[in-house]
Amino acid sequence: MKKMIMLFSLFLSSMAMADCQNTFIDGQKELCYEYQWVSGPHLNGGHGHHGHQMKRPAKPLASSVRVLFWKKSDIDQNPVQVEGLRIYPWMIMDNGMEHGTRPETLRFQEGYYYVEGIYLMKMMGYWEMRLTIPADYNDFNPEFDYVSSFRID
Ligand SMILES: [Cu+2]
Repeated sequence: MKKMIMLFSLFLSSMAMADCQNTFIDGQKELCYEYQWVSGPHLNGGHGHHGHQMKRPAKPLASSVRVLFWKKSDIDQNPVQVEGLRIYPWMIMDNGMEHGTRPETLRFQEGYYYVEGIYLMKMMGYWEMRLTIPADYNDFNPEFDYVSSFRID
């Protein structure tokens, strides 16, 4: 019986591990997170060119994504609030240059972080969302000071 229980808890913890596709280290705490696009991702915010001339450029569409954090050890995946969190879009261009976009907003509601007002331009390269807890907002370098990221496809 004891063996059964052990096997079962091993099974449960491996299931929890399998669910932890994205990790975020918050100090000593190891968190998992998952994300879901609420709107988009729209790759036209800023340069909405249509195929034909004459047409007015499309109004830039903001994308938004929601992110849920939980403690890695927590099988129930209870939402965790992350003090000082920042989640921002970042572009890595094919020519080696990198840059951001307009400032996004972040709010916490009913366990989820909502990142809103994400404007993604369609360019040669790819966008990713980066997650971090900036130690010092005045001395923050978005190119290097992030601890986790996920690619926008
Ligand atoms: Cu670019």
